[in-house]
Amino acid sequence: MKRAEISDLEAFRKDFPILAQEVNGHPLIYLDNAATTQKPREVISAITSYYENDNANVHRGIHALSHRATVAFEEGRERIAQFINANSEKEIIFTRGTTEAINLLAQSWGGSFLKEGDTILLTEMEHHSNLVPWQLLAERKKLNLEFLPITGDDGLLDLSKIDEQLHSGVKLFAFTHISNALGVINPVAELCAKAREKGITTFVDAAQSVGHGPLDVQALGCDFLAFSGHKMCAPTGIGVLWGRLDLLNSMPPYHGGGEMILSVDLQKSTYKKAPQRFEAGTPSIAEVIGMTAAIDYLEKVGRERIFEHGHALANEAARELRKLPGIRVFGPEGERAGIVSFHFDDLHAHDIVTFADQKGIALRGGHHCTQPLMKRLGVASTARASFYFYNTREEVTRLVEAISELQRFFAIG
Ligand code: 7TS
Repeated sequence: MKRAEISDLEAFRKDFPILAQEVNGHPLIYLDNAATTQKPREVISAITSYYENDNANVHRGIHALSHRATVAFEEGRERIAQFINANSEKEIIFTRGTTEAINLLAQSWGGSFLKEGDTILLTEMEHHSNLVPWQLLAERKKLNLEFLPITGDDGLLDLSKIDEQLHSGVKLFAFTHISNALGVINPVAELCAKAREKGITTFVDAAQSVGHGPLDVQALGCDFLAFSGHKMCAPTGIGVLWGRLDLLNSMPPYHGGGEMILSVDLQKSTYKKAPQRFEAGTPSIAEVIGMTAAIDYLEKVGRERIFEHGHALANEAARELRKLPGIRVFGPEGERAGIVSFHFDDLHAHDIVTFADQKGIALRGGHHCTQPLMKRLGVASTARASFYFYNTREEVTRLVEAISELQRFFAIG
């Protein structure tokens, strides 16, 4: 496939009203997309239009507005199923985001199917949300947590002992598709195939990948996968747990309440099948409608192009930043997603972010909810630039100029 020119996608910038502003006297350069992406006008208007015309609770009424809201909500589920190539829309469970999806999985699947002495294999690069829920479960059920290491500053998984690490005690292998701190892309299909050969269930944290390129759950061959709407042009408060339907229907409810039941007696209830079984209470209706609009929008931009663009900008930023004296740039040389983390030994990441903010550049500094990874790299924090399709080559140049000025200002290197 022909590589998209970096400039190809600049036309889409005008769809994001928030980007047309100045911060500290400079045009805003928003490079905090791994934390959350901006929302195009199409998404904002879909939400406004829903509240102006159709707002009603779903599933519970037969009046016209409730019917319209329910149709839009359930069409959203179908659209999301297509977007990740799920077998059925019944495999799409709405959650508040990736974090809630992983907690659901840990409590429901893990709570039922894991037993004392079982092992969960994770990696050293996991976001806290793919670590802490498993720690909570491990404490409760006396499970072992084991970790695939990384090789070094390039952040690649060290797969040299993968066959031994996927030993017979391992019941779940849960890992991220793309590292939010380093931009590393893990070989998901290969890892899932290895786990499957040994009968090990797999979970993929796709928070950083679903909105950033093509993704097909069947091709990846995983059992469960989670993502958040707000990292793919949709609103906050909506996310998805996808799982194979047979697995989902074998799991007990996570929350109890309205809409997830077949019948309720004072002492006991029976439950619907997936997905309703896991969706107690009024769901995030406007947010699903916003996510549907976001998917339409991302498909218009083109998912291959979105990946190529982020990859090209991040590679260029990494290449140019590496030329600066005293800098440590993390992540791989080649196949990286649109994320670049860097560090100067004598400077706290917050100083870098504050300096950049003075120039209108939004970076993130800190441990990025990956404290074990930071410890492994021997740093307290990094500064991170994360790109999306509306970022430009000119913005990369301005970022590199700002960091170069900072390096001279603090006389580093
Ligand atoms: N997994 C990964 C890989 C993430 O990057 C994040 C959020 C989450 C899970 C949690 O997603 P949530 O929507 O439930 O919060 N990552 C970041 C980040 O890198 N900076 O802020 C949030």
